[in-house]
Amino acid sequence: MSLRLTPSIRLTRFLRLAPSPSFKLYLRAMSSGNGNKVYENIIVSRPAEGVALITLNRPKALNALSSPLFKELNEATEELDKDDSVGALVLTGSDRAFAAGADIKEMKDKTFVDVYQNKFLEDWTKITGLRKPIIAAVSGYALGGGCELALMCDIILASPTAVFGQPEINLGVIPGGGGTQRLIHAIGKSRTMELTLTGRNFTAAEAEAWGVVSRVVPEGEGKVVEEAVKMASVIASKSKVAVQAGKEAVNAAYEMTLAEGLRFERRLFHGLFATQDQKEGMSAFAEKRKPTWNHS
Ligand code: CO8
Repeated sequence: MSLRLTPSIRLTRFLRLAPSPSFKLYLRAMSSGNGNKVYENIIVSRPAEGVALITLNRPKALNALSSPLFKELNEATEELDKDDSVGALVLTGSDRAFAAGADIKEMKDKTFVDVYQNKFLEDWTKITGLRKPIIAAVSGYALGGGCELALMCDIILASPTAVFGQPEINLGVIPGGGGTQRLIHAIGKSRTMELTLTGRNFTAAEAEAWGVVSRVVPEGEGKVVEEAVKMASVIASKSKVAVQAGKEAVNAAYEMTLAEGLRFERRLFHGLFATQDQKEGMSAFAEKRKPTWNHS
């Protein structure tokens, strides 16, 4: 397909998305230039039509996930989810680290009463409620909460350098952001148990072979973001209402029996016949032309 790249992604290619200060300054400029809010711990940009890119931006801490970071991530994703000009989101980190886990320094002195009474982590999983698809573009470390954050996304693309893992056992705790539960769906009990109890990391190749990621992209700095933006552009070019229904149907499989899931899928399929996009899509096929979606 022909992809219409905005100046931001063209420059991304040039700079190969290195986490350099100049690139960050450029992304910040693009963010503010496009009317995107400027944040402390994340950068929001629009690399291609219909696509929003969120870059985690705590390079000194390898993008360790903190409460202020999640406050910003939740605010940005909530706004982008409502924004009609956005069809799909990409979440990434730097070449060295998608995210090296929850911020251990923030957590280390917390007590049971702190974490229990203040519902620690409760608002760290909000991206799972997004209507729009979100693709994780993972390079480098995706450990602990970083691995879990990627698993909360709808699709994961990995660079060959990606290193996944749930090392919480080495800190005297266990995964708390869904790692044990979401991994089991992807890789089964035995592997999930091994990773959770030994804390060993796994490679991009293993993640691909086990079905944790949809694919490993070719080598090259910034390549994984480029591929994720291309994929997001394809998704953003479809009917938004059909995309939302597709995401909802796939996610239903996590929580329903097969019979319930099949019924749910069928009802959503039936429901799409009430949309103009179904009429347009099928008419366009019959008339041998490209559909023009109006997302209703
Ligand atoms: N938290 C805070 N700071 C971190 C973290 C982290 N998770 N990871 C790295 N950093 C900091 C280091 O302290 C260091 O800072 P400084 O320069 O001030 O000392 C800086 O980042 C660079 O790190 P290293 O010097 O250690 O870099 P290396 O290349 O030597 O090692 C590693 C990289 C292997 C990634 C190493 O940093 C590491 O092991 N990090 C911790 C990984 C980990 O244990 N992650 C799990 C954390 S617990 C967790 O995630 C609970 C999840 C809760 C649910 C969350 C839901 C979303």
